[in-house]
Amino acid sequence: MHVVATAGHVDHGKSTLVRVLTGVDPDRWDEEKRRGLTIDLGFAGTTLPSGRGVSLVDVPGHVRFLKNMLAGVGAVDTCLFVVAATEGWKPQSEEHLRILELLGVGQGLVALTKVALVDDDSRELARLEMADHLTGTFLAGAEVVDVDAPTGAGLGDLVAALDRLLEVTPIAVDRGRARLWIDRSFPARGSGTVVTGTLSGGALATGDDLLIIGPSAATPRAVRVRALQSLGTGHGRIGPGNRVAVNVTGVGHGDVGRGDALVQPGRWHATTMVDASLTVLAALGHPVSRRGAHVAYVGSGEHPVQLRVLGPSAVEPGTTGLVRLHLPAALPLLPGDRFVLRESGRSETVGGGEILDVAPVRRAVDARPDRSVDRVVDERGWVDTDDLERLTGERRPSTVGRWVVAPRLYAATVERLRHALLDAGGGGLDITHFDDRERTVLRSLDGVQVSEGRAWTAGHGDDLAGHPFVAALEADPFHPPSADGVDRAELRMLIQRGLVVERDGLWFAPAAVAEASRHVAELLRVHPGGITVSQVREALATSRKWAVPLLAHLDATGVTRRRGDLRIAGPRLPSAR
Ligand SMILES: Nc1nc2c(ncn2[C@@H]2O[C@H](COP(=O)(O)OP(=O)(O)OP(=O)(O)O)[C@@H](O)[C@H]2O)c(=O)[nH]1
Ligand SMILES: [Mg+2]
Repeated sequence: MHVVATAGHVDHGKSTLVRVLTGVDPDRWDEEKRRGLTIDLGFAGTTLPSGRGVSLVDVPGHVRFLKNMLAGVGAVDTCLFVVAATEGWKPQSEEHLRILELLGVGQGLVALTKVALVDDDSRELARLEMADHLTGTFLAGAEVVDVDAPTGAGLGDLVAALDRLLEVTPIAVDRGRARLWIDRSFPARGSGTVVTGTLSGGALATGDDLLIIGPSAATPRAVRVRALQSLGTGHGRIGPGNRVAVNVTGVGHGDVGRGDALVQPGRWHATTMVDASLTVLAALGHPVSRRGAHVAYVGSGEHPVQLRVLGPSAVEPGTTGLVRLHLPAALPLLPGDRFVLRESGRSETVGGGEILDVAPVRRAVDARPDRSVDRVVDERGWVDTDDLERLTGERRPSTVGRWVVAPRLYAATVERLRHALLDAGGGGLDITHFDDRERTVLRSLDGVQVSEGRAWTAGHGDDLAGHPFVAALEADPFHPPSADGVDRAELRMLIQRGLVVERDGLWFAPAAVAEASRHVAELLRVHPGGITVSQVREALATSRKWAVPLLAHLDATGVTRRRGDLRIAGPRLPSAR
């Protein structure tokens, strides 16, 4: 299935072609029919002689409705470009062509319409003039078909040419990351809301839990797919590259609209700031700077943006520069998404470009965005693999744990930790204040063991962990034996390594301390004003001999704090079980 958008100047015959190709009048509104003018997008589909399905998005040609045209072509990559032989190349022929180019539309078919109304010389002139304008654009090599709708001339050729075009047009890629830019929303006949759009990036299925993100609301809204249709037929699942009507529950039809996106949760980064390339149209009479009321067209939406040129202060006509755009509402965007920039004051198309970074970390003066994933990793140092996929659309194997790490930073971290291990010697390295990343690196290092808040290089007394004294302490945690008979040097190592806790001449297993902390936390939950030694003694089923030093240890490590005869919560009190 393919989606093809029409394009071309007002009154040149776009809707007429859609009607004769599909049998459906894309002009849906009374006002459109009365005025013989397309105001908003129209949709129709058909099956070509080859059996190939095609959806057509019919856009208005009148300059006043350009924003509707932009909403229709944002997710489409093939066009039916229409020029009337009677009028030849006109301003919106040019503007639509530029817009399609800026949006990265890659292929199309050209229809020269109303040919029965002109003589052969005029027709030839219109053809030559058009070829001139298409030179150097993506339509330079496109087939041009002469048609006349009322007489039916050339329509068979047009259908055949469309079939040939779609045969070589790549099918939309399924990246498992569906996004539907919404162009309409209306109440569903049963209940819920219907939203329509051109689906890209992945498939949708009934029962899917999705999010609606966009300017209609400050935060994403969760919805569920109740039913799916394409070209009026219900489906359980619809792949990318289709026009889709999605019946969703969870949002009222008035609370969602054009410019919002329907996406799979967890797969998209919603952003209000992007770095992008900006190609300024050669025909623009002035450079583009931050001055001016700029409007960016992204997906199916129109968004007033704050623009800042990165590097020099302006981008000259006919050149490409880098910009940072601030959007008024978060959108689910990815590098590679295209946009068109217009100036609302002068009502002119300024240019457009490609989004390069959806979450810039560098300040505007330092930012040098490009599409490289390595740059994103370098600028962040550490990136969670899922985050990296949301930021770039690409999944990279992790460097360590769940992170992709900038190579130089990773090497430096490994070296720093190796040195620290060496310096710590046989006693091991105290890692209680290390963060998650450092611990993960330590665990990944060859010959390094990590346990009980310490890390050490294997061979440096790692046999201590199985020491009989440790086992004896663990066997009866709240009546632990004394260290009589334990080799003093070994005992010192055990304490250094954190395998034994020493307090006031008594010894405990670290597990006993942890267990005591949990009991104390539970007691303090019931008695927030404070607890006594006897309460703790009873809770641990021990005697004062061990309860007192254990509490002293908890005081010293910040689990509890002493207030007179009572213990109250300290900053490191664990949560009660
Ligand atoms: N003789 C002749 N008339 C045509 C042809 N195509 C369209 N027309 C007429 O031209 C007028 C405009 O046609 P539309 O199809 O509405 O033009 P459009 O490009 O959709 O116009 P907008 O959507 O407003 O930009 C209508 O009156 C059509 O009947 C054609 O091939 N030959
Ligand atoms: Mg029309």
